[in-house]
Amino acid sequence: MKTIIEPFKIKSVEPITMTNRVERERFLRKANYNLFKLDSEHVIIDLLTDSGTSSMSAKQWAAIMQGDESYAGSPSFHRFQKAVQHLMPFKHIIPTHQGRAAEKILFSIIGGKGKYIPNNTHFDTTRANIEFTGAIGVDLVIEEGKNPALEHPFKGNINLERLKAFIEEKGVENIPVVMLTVTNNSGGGQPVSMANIRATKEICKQYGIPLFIDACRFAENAYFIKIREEGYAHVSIENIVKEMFSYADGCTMSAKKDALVNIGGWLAMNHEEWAQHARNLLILTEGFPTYGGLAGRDLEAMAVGLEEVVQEDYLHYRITSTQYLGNHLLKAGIPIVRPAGGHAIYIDARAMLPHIKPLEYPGQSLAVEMYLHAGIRACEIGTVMFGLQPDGTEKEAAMDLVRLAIPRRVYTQSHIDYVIEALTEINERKHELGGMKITWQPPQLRHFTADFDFIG
Ligand code: P61
Repeated sequence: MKTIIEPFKIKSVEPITMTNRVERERFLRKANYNLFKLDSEHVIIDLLTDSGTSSMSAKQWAAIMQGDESYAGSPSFHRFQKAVQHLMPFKHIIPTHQGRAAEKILFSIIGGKGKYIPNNTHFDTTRANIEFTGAIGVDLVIEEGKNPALEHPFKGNINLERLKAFIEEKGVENIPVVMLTVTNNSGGGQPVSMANIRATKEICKQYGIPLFIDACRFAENAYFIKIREEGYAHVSIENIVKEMFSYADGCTMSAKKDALVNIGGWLAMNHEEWAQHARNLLILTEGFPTYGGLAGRDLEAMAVGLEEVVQEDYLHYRITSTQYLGNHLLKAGIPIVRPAGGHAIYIDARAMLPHIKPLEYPGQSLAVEMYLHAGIRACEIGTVMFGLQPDGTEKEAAMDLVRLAIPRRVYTQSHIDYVIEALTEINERKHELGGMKITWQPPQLRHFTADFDFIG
């Protein structure tokens, strides 16, 4: 059969409130044109993020009832630890309430002034947590990964030559870890190949630097390896995942993505001393090491989510349905980051709206119009998110993208068809869209709370 169907039936539904343009203009003006400040009841299709927005399965809800809420030594922790170690066999598994808590703890231990952390591309919370300690996050993605229109099977790969040169230049003693983000969210949800992970590990080994994986979308990355990398077509997803992590010395994880839950995360590693230190910090801000800021039931849901996310039928549907959206937007003449990412389609707003200068936020302008036109909420990933420099100045980001992130197991094909229709209509009158300005902003992670207005 050519038709790809959602490999699940719907048992419980959540109504969507329909709104009209006049109402949406009012809601958005009240939110100062910041989509993060809208009430979600006023959104028809919410593509702001794939993080924490998954539908849980009947089996996950059933597991929730088995949650043991003991402060220490809960069996739920042991089930969670076993599920993580089955795929990612690290010695120490430290639960956290979400990904950034794992980042905060890790970089509090290994960061600090004078240190550098290379990555393919740091996600904004990772970069913020690194910079908060005085260290510097460095992005070394391959050149192909910076060109939205260029097709390449593994645009998330790190540039191995540049990584080596960077370690030589800054000195091994100043680089506590090398990181790889799979898939590379800020670079378009693009995968990293097994060959690249293996070669990164070789370089790390040569210099004695640990390799950490930002594992948020590890299963989607593994599926791309299976379908795109030679030699993996007949390897199971589980075994691909195990091989990916066999090259790493630790990972940070936001379980809100590929553990199919609404909250959760972990920090994992083999390093004894760091783990000891991490558990002490965990107790300070998150909780005891067998719950880490979560409820026992959350640990149960993660354990089941990890079993479900590596199922091939699920991943086939997941990746193919994201590609479906991407292909239709391309057909409508809308420039997107190519090829389609795993969890999201990224519209190249700078290419779509060349009449809006990067410092007038073409991505924000498009995201605002998507909401006004059809009640669709998306996320700017561009100059608004990355343009503010630590010294308070502003410069244009490498790309101005609008991300349509697809929540896992939530929307059907007709929801996606609605998004395609809306964007096609906006594209036909894109010259009417104007630039935007920021009227207020905080010093860090400004996209969450900044206020905007139209220019003119
Ligand atoms: C997202 F606008 N991602 O993509 P936490 N690493 C990676 C992530 O994608 C990630 C985290 C670490 C989000 C949520 C989000 O400014 C924003 O569990 C590759 O969210 O702490 C999160 O994991 C952090 C969206 C986060 C944002 C920050 O939508």
